[in-house]
Amino acid sequence: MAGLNKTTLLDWYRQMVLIRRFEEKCAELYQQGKIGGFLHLYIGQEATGVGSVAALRPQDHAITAYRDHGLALARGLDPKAIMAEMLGKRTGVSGGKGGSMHLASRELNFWGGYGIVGGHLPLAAGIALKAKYNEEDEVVLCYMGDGATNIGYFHESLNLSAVWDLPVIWLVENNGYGMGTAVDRASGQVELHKRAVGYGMKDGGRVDGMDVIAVYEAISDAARYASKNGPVLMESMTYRFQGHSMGDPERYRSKEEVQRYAAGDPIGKFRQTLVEKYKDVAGELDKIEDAVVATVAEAVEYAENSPAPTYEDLVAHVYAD
Ligand SMILES: Cc1ncc(C[n+]2csc(CCOP(=O)(O)OP(=O)(O)O)c2C)c(N)n1
Ligand SMILES: [Mg+2]
Repeated sequence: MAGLNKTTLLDWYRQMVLIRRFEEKCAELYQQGKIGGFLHLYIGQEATGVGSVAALRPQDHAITAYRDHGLALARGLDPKAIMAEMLGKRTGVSGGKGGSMHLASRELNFWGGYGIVGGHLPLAAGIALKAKYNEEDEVVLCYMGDGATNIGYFHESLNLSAVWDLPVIWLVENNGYGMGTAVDRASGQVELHKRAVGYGMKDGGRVDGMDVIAVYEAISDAARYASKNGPVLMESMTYRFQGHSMGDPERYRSKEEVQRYAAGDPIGKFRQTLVEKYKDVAGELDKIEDAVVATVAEAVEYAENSPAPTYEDLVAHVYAD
């Protein structure tokens, strides 16, 4: 924990609780029909998101798939504008035209939010190529699910990133399943980080994705390596507590399995760590939790009171007559 002070750790706690409360509210709004389309929750994966984003500098880049709310919040996108995007409002981070799966911010180098499994991997390589070509000191952190490691984009992107020594961290968020398919039903090599060998790149190993500090340290090391030497493939072992998306009957796993992982809830675990490290911190943590609830309520109010996109908005950014 060298170099990590109390203010930083409490802020990580705040971010993790914010992701959890924000998404619980999203689930409610989805059930009320206020959020449309698909909704993929990050609940259970908060330590991976917060610990990894904390290892990035402002000039670094993050890009992910559709399970993007937690990473957007951790990267510092405004919860109000994210909630407005969820509700398809004009004030949303993508003007209300993207929704849950397409959160992005150019200012914060958070490049989305993509619905095609693996489709953002070539984009990550492209961003890293830009940095390398321009001799800019920037690292790209590309998140993907375990399921994305068996699609062609994975091969193409990892291979070229190694050929060109691009500054990318390929981070597999291994939550055990791609929709209803367990990793061992889809991958011959179930230790996904080991595929690094096949591409001649550094194997960054596995990290406990339920431990925010461990994730921070592992990604910090990988970022230092990538910025000097080229790509790293690594794996964060995590678990999603909710279904793949809203309405998933979850026939592919048992309740006991979910309960077993829930017992190691990353937020509960981190709270315990903080309480052991700083006596009398419990009151501060409770205050943080109350403040987060207020932030989420404000975000919902802002989103609900925001206007819908207009016809002009709808036809803007369309490259056709
Ligand atoms: C090219 C493509 N094929 C199939 C799908 C349908 N699909 C959506 S999510 C998903 C599973 C991906 O699982 P994983 O990469 O492990 O991510 P997780 O949902 O666990 O975060 C699939 C197959 C898709 N969106 N894109
Ligand atoms: Mg998965």
